[in-house]
Amino acid sequence: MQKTILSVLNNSEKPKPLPIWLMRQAGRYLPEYKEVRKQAGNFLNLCYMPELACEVTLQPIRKYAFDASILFADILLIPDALGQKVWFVEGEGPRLEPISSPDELTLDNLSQHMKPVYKTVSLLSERLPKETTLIGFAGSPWTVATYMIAGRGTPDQAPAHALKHIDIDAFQGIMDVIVEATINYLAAQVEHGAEVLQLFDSWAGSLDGDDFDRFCIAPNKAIINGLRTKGITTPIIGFPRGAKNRYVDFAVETGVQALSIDQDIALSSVITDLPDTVVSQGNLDPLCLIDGGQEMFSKIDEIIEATKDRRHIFNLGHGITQYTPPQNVSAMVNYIRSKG
Ligand code: 1CP
Repeated sequence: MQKTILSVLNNSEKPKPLPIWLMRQAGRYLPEYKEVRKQAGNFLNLCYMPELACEVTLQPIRKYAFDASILFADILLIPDALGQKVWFVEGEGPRLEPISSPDELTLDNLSQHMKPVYKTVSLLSERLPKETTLIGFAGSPWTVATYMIAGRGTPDQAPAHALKHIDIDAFQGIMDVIVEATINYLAAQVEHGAEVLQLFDSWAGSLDGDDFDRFCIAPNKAIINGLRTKGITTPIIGFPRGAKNRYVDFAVETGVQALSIDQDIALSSVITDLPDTVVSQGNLDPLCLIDGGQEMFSKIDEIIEATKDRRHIFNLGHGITQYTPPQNVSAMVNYIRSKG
């Protein structure tokens, strides 16, 4: 059997039915995930325990036979590897000791620190079904920097915007360190078996005008160029969430092979101008999986119809929520596959 996600990214043919995976497909909506996380003690431990991280990555593949598997890890492992203190507060989210200068970071321990993650990638590459594509990932520099500077998730990324205004050299220095770390991190994921890479720029939507060019497009492009310079030809999916009318610019200027699109924009308004060399992905509102039923099926139909003449990977516009009943995910997958 062929790997449909890898082949849709590498070939010009459109597979039927649409290949499927979901952002955050491993996680708290699955009771079996919560069991393993309990064993690990906490979330960060789980990311650094290869056998357990491999197990939670495989859980949604066994349950739903998704066409791709995404490495279980987190975008905040990079700050942890760079020497910043990172921890997760149960029921609240990530916390970091805030930084305001690149002098507080070091690239020296990156490869040693990430060894357990690379081991998880190797285990997955041995254990995944032959038809399942293995996706590696990292956060994009702006998104990672927003957490590093604020010390937590923020609704408006104000602390990172402030540092950009107060001390652009320090801000740019932090971005440059993240770019370099991310190139090495993703190159090592590929070396250990990742077949596709996704860059998550979850907070791209708070960058406007020139800032979008400088702090979203440019660093994502620098990472992609850095990987290509190393001879890595792995397909790359970009996700500049909230990019609004800049989605197509992002895809064309960074050179991604696929563009993941959030649910706050009409799919047609992006794909009309998206070159057909770029695969589209996503756009289903994660909230419609909570109630499921006819409304969810209608939204799925809209996506299938809008993308009937182009290569598209079925996915959500953002991560699946912890309140999603697992049976609605089965219903979604069965429905899409019945349309083949
Ligand atoms: O068990 C738990 O309570 C932890 C919940 C959890 C999980 C399952 C976190 C904490 N991270 C993850 C895994 C994760 N994170 C994956 C791998 C697995 C998969 O997709 O199946 C990936 C790709 C991520 C990426 C990630 N982490 C992003 C980018 C995507 C997005 O959701 O926008 C971001 C912003 C993070 C930071 C983060 N980690 C965890 C949380 C709750 C957050 C968000 C914090 C916030 O709201 O600002």
